[in-house]
Amino acid sequence: MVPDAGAATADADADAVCARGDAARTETTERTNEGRSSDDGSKTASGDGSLRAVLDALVRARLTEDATGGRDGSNAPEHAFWETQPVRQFGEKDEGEAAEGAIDAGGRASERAESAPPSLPPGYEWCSCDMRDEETQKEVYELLTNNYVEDDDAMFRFQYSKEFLKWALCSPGYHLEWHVGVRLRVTNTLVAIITGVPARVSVKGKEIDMAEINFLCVHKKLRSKRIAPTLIREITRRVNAKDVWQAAYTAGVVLPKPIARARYWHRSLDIKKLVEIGFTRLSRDSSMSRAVQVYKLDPKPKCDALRRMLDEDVPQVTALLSKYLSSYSLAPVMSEADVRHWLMPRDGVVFSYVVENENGKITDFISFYNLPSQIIHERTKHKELKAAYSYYNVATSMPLVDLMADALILAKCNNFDVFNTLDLMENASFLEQLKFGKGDGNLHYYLYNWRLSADLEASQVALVLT
Ligand code: MYA
Repeated sequence: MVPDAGAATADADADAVCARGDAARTETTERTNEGRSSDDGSKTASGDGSLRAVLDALVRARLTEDATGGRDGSNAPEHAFWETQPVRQFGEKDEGEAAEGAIDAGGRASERAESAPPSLPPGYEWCSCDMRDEETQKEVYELLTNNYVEDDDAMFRFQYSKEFLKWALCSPGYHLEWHVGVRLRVTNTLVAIITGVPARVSVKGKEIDMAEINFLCVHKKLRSKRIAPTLIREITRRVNAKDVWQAAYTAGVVLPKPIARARYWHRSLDIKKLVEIGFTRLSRDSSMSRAVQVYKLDPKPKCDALRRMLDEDVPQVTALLSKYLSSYSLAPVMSEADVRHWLMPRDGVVFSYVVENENGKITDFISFYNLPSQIIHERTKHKELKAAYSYYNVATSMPLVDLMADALILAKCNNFDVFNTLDLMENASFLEQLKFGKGDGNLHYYLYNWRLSADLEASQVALVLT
């Protein structure tokens, strides 16, 4: 993760501070980091060394036979797996509006839905992860805590809490079978997962029932063995079995083929800590005291009518949000049940506020979620970066920039160190004025089995995946 030398911020002072990129959503460099093996879960995940060696050999043997091919020949395709999937390919000719829609409209996909799970290397087995079960919750949490997304410099790793995972995975209408795990049979240890939740998504005005895919994770000791494609094939089969044929997902890596590319921006709330942990650095001509002044916020929001969202607000928030989201090319379609689940405040997970006018009408809405990152380098006393991520925001009674200025204050009051946002929707309009610095990683948006005639601008995208 290299700081963005050109970090564009509002003024010369803010310019002096370069935000380190997306705290972790940029893809890992896949360092296996043998040095951390005793505390990264590898012992439990892989059994003792000799057992691991045998299993590794089996995995390798099995996967070189994989019909989708590895990369062992010089003519191997660049994306041996993705080139076999119903996704847009690089270099594909643009066929215009007429070709928009499903890429595989039935044929191969329905065969897959009825077939058996793809075979795993000997010694491994499929499971479903029941997030209502505390023991499973803990296993998923630990797998992600030790193995999930890191920044390119291996300084930070996402630290999803158990409550967050339960929220993200047990959404209205979720299917237990879409929380796919792989276990090592001898020890029953969870070593890989991929998850999906059902969602209705509007793509250029057409509403489609999809799966939102997230939390693809393979234990560090099992990387580069083509387990990820096997997980993706299995979740596809399980999703298809529910008669769902499209999916949306995001990733830091470039795969065939993004439909949109967004960028993270970061607003320092505790500049001193951010510098201490190496998330942000001051330029040579700036001082800490100056930077503290630059990022200082008022102690409380400007808008007096701003208050925490309540259950009784759900119908109005649903209406406000639905109207707002309907103008975007890619956006969730949310029922009241969805809004209640995704946007009602949850301690330590999601924060939502409304502005109610004197007639009882809800005119504005703010939300952000709590996704800390572990600090995995050892050059600081701090253990955790407390990051708020902008979720959905709607301003109708005031300019969006004023609403978001209050969102920053609310995040600061809730003890966050940094406020992150993607440049989706109208977000680009407030970034500079509110002293956000540009991150260094892109987040790519993908649709599975759906072709668009042209890529979308980030400003046309209103789908935020946790
Ligand atoms: S994004 C978050 C991804 N997770 C992480 O970054 C956590 C840390 N990293 C890891 O755990 C591993 O490195 C992962 C790859 C698991 C990422 N999305 O097994 P391999 C392709 C899709 O040897 P590993 C999120 O969760 C890669 O291009 N594909 O590699 C959204 C190559 O294929 P090809 C990816 O490093 C997930 C193949 O995998 C990704 O051991 C959306 C190599 O496999 C990635 N992020 O494991 C998933 N990274 O040769 C797609 C690498 O063709 C969902 N690869 O280039 C699709 C929709 C499915 C449902 C459809 C329903 C209709």
